[in-house]
Amino acid sequence: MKLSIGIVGLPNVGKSTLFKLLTSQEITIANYPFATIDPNVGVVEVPDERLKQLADISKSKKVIPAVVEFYDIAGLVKGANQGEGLGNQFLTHIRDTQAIVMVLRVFQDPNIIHVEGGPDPVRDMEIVNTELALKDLDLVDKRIKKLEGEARTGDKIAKANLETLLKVKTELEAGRLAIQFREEPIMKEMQLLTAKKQLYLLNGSEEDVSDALKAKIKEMGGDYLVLDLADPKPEDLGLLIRKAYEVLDLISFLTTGEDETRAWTIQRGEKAPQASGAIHTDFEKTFIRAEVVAAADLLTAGGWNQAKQKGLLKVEGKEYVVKDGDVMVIRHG
Ligand SMILES: Nc1nc2c(ncn2[C@@H]2O[C@H](COP(=O)(O)OP(=O)(O)OP(=O)(O)O)[C@@H](O)[C@H]2O)c(=O)[nH]1
Ligand SMILES: [Mg+2]
Repeated sequence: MKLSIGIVGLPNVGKSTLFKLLTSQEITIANYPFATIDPNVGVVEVPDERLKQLADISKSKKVIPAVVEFYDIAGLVKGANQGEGLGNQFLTHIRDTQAIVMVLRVFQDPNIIHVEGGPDPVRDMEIVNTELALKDLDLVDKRIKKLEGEARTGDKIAKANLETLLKVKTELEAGRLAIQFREEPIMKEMQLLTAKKQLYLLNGSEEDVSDALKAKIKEMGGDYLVLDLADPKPEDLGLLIRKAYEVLDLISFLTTGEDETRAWTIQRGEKAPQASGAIHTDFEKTFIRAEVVAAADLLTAGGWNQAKQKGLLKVEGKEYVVKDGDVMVIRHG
């Protein structure tokens, strides 16, 4: 599974600054709104110290980290749904992503233009979430019309989907998000922006983050991270990606051998066969068993055979729930 994340926010708040920090790509960053028009897309390696260490003991030829794909798009303004600013068509570029990072400006710097006159992150997040909701409402309304027709012919699935979407519509119209419906079948298909998990990146310093803002983020069901993008620390990239994993409930398991040492991203709670599907879709069906050792144990033991002698290696079956940092050898038919 490749994790992909869309970066949203008002214009001129630091979205491209964040993207550049993550990907080191040379892109336009400028002190005027709508510096970004076409989306920037970049892939970032998920930092994981264990990979290098495992590669050393396995004498691997290659190290392949997990990756996260980021989409840096244009800024949204109030009324984007009516065509204000650059409109909202560009939001289709992040339909396929699994999560949203919303950059909110908390830094004060009067030299940096703010499209609403000055920083007010609570107001800004409402503007952006409203525009996301209005974009979704377009899709939801169209789908409701279609489903109403199908439901009249007695189609049970259409009826159930219609019920879900009517609830979603009510939520969106009330200024709330659709995250609570994200597991519904129709929602997976529609990929609503407001059904994606949200991580708020508060651009600035901790003392500029008000309790009201924290409360608002909590109310919307999101999580947050404070980073000063103008003065980033080396560990910030890792922090952001780790937080994204946490918000999305993702973990990595590892494989290691002479060919390669590699990280694989899976959903927390996946059992060994499902997890093996990350390596090759067939493995989910043909899975027999897995030999499993925690990366830390394998590293302390100093090698696969040593780990086996110490009894640190376990043979696990189809019901085994994979843990973060498990090193696995998968046996399949
Ligand atoms: N003082 C200060 N300036 C910042 C910070 N982050 C970004 N900036 C500046 O704000 C301006 C806008 O940054 P961008 O990253 O281009 O903003 P954007 O959100 O991509 O803007 P659009 O593409 O126009 O939507 C640039 O001049 C940045 O250098 C920050 O944390 N502090
Ligand atoms: Mg930009």
